[in-house]
Amino acid sequence: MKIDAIALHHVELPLVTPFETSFGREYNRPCILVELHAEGLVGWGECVAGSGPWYSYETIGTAWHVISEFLVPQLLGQNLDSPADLVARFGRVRGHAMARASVEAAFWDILAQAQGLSLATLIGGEKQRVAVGVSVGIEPTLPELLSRVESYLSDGYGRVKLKIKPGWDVQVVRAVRERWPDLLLQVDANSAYTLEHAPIFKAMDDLNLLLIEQPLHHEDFVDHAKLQAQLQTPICLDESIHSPEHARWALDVHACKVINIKVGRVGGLTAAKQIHDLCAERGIPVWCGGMLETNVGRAANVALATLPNFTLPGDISASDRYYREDVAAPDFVLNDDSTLSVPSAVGSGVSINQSRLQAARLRHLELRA
Ligand code: NPG
Repeated sequence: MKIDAIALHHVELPLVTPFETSFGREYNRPCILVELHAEGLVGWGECVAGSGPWYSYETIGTAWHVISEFLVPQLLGQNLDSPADLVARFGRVRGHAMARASVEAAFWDILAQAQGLSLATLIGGEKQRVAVGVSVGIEPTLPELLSRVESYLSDGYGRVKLKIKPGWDVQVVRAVRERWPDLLLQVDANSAYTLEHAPIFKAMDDLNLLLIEQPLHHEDFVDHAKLQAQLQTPICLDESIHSPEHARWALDVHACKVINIKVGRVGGLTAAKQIHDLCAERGIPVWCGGMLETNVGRAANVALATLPNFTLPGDISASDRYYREDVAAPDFVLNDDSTLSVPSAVGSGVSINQSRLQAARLRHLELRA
């Protein structure tokens, strides 16, 4: 397929409710939407880099720079047969996984359309519905957290992830566990602790958690392995895994028993599938993480989660948990069994709403062959 043009759209949408993690509170979420034109078709991908280098070193600014200056020039006017071709063209670029993933996502969307398949079918997915949960941010007080959880449970979410940080951990998690003894519950520290905090995690070991996500340093495997050896609860790595190689290294040193796969963090759907396959071979469950995506990114996440070893519910909540007016449609709606339905339409399954895109857009750039 000959790549004719690529456009970048920097958009920002207000979140339905502010979202607080151990590195701060977000009221609005920016993203870059990548629009790729080839042979009369248009594919879309979402770059999940944030406004600042908090979760990752990548930001909207670095991603815009890397996509426009280094990735797009590798593709314009070129003939690409497969995602492997595209991945090979990006082979010289170190890091910048979120930038690479967004361009690759737009190409997968086009490829699915060209082959008359849904994205889920194209990647080898097997499910019509994917199990999902909801990620609950840090709240000003415990009563406010409990009422937030209650409201998500009444929406129908069957799995809850609580954000934790020093001072907002064991007591909070215990309170939620006591109120809902059978709830599928997990926690996410976003690297807010060190090995010296091991007693905090040991204190959570009897709270029947599905997993403890990224408790320690965002690049660490060694200390996570030491902590995992002291715990029954599985440690799940998120920030530390940037590629299939990282996944193998982490598993080889027993740094975790579960991996969170985010397409952006690992550099694209091809790498995400490779990590999925590696984990399946090693008997390690995976689940799909979320980055407060618009429906463009959510469609790719839902497709990814149809692969068979995605056996834990993903952070892929329904569209109404994030934005009042998404830039793409249709919205994803929560089913009674805490699942989202997998689009059967050709391509990613969502289309851009041009007027909403323009209303939410801060800048854009068109690059042609
Ligand atoms: O439902 O998309 C979602 C949010 C899931 O908690 C979530 N994401 O650390 O995994 C994370 C966190 C996050 C969101 C991190 C935005 C960075 C930015």
